Amino acid sequence: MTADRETVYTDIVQFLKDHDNYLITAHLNADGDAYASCLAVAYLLHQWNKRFRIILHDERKEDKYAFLWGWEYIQSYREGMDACFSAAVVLDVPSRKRIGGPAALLPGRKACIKIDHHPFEDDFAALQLVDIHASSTSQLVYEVVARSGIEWHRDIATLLFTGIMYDTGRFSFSNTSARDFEIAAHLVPFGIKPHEIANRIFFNNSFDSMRVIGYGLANMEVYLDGKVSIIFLPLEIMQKNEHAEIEELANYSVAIRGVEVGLFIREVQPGFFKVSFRSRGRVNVNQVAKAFGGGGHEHAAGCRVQTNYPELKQRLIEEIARQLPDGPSG
Ligand SMILES: [Mn+2]
Repeated sequence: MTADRETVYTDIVQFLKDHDNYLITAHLNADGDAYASCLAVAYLLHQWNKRFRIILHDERKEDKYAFLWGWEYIQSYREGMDACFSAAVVLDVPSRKRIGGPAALLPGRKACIKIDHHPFEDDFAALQLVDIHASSTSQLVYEVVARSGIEWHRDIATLLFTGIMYDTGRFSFSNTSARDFEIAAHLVPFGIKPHEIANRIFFNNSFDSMRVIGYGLANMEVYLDGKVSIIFLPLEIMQKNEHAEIEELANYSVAIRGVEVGLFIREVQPGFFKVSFRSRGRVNVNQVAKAFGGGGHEHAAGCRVQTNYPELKQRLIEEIARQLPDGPSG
């Protein structure tokens, strides 16, 4: 641990003590790490009797996270909403663009901090804790909480554990490090039951959701000699199953022997597509997603595109073919 890093942790703790009336926000399509890291920062501020609001771009609909402390604090952004902040904590997102609507609520750069593990993009925050080797933003927030002086409690332990468990794919993705196991070993004795958290966030699907997942798998296609798989949910299926929790399809898309890149595409509105990318490791899908105005990590990324499906599919396959290294997959 470098002295520089320690200074950043200390500065962040100080920032959270120095201001009041904080905005807490994260990336579009919030996931387990985004929710958990936002709520963990909110927990800290709550301990210190600070005022805060958590405002995310999308509607809060994933009630499988409702067991987390502070879930009811999460609000979705509305244009023209009456919100003014003197400071902001921006989590799990590298650019203003990927914050979505709440980016309009950010105070000036000096009053913003960023805690993130995506490759650096925008300089919108004066104080930054960015580490692309961290498994999750929750891991970085753990380091801050550990230096905050607050007492450990099951609620905050559950938040941080959940975020790390989510972003490491239950401690199995290539981003998982010894630090994650050290942190888990510290957190679990505060009353966490890892299998219960896993059951809540990974094995907690509705019957309808599982049927949609089944549809996606049954209609999967492969291209480029089996190196690219595509799972597509057309508008009709999406509209019939508005509340289905189907994010796991992204991980299934790359869980196939020989597949280097998995795509999970859904048409969310006529002509509007959400694409999730997963890579086995030889293709940097952050770069692929960027070619379509999105972004993320080397192994997992996403974008939103306005087009029609045949054209989107063709452009995606072409872009991946360009970035696919030749030679046998290993
Ligand atoms: Mn994350």
